[in-house]
Amino acid sequence: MLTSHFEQLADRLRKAQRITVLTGAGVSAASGVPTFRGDGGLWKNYKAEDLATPEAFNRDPRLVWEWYDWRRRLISTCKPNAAHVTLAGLNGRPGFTLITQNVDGLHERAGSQDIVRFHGSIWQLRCVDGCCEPWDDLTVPLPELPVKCPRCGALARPGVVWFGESIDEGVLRRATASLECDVFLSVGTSSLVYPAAGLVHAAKQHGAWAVEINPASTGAAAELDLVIAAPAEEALPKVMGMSG
Ligand code: BV8
Repeated sequence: MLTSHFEQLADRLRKAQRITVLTGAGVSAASGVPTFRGDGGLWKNYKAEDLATPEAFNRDPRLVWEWYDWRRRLISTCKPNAAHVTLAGLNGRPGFTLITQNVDGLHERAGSQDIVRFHGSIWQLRCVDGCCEPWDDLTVPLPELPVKCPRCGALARPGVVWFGESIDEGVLRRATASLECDVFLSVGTSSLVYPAAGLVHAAKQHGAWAVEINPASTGAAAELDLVIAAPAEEALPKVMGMSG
C-alpha cells in the first residue's frame, strides 16, 4: 500500500468538519468474531434465510435462539481490537458519527458512545408481543431457550434487524442525517446488504468524499474515491496517527 493512500485519507480527515464511519463484520474479525461471508463465516454453516428472518423464528424459535446463544457465548470471549479502540478515540469529535451494522457490542466495549446501531444489538432482547420496552441481557449461556418475556411470558427475540425487516425509523433518520458529511469511511463491510450498503451512495450524492478500508474489493467500489486495501486494525491506527 502506497503511504500516499494513508496520507490522502489522513489529510482529508484533518480537514473534515463532518466524518461518518460505517462499519461491518470486518472490524470485528481480528477480535475473533466470525464475519458473515468470510471463511468460516457465520452464514457458511447456515443460510441467512434459515436463521436471521422472522419466518425462521416463527418456524423454529429454539433453533434461532440456539444460534444467537452460540454467537453471544462466542462474542463474550472476544475483545475489542485496535480498529474499535481507534474509532472510540473519535468519540465526541464534533461532527463525528459511527454507524455500525455489527450487533456484537464491541464498539461499545471499546468506549464508543451514541452509536447508530443500524441492525440492533445481540445483547438486547425484546418481547415479541411488544408488552414492554426492549431490555439488555448479557447472560451467557442463556438459562432457557427459547427465551421468554419476563413480564408476560410470551416469546422474547433478539433485538436485531432480520432480513425482510425494516430498519428502526429513528435509527434510519440518524444515519441519513449523518450522510451530509465531508468524509464517508466504510470499514470492514462487503457492502452487500441493503439499505446499509446504500449509505455510501447517498453520502456521495451529498458531496462526501468516500473511502473504504477492506483487504478485499466490495460492492461499493463504483462509489469510492479511495480504497485502502488493508485490515482495519492496521489501517485505522496508522491513519488516525497521521491525521493528528
Ligand atoms: C430491508 C443483523 C426493507 C442480524 C443483519 C428479499 C426479501 C427480503 C429482503 C430482501 C430481499 N432481497 C434483498 C433484500 C433486502 C435485504 C438484503 O439486502 N439482502 C441481501 C442479502 C441482498 N435487506 C434486508 O432485508 C434489510 N431490510 O431491506 O427492509 C424490506 C422490508 C420487507 C421486505 C423487503 C425489504 C435488513 C437487513 C439486515 C439483516 N441483518 N444482521 C444478525 O446479525 O443476526 S445483516 C448482516 O450482514 C450484518 O449485520 C451486515 O449488515 C450484513 C453484511 O455483513 P458485513 O458486515 O458486510 O459482513 P460480511 O461478512 O458480508 O463482510 C465482511 C467484510 O469484511 C468483507 O468484505 C471482508 O473482506 C472484510 N474484512 C475481513 N477482515 C477484515 C475486513 N475488513 C477490514 N479489516 C479486516 N481485518
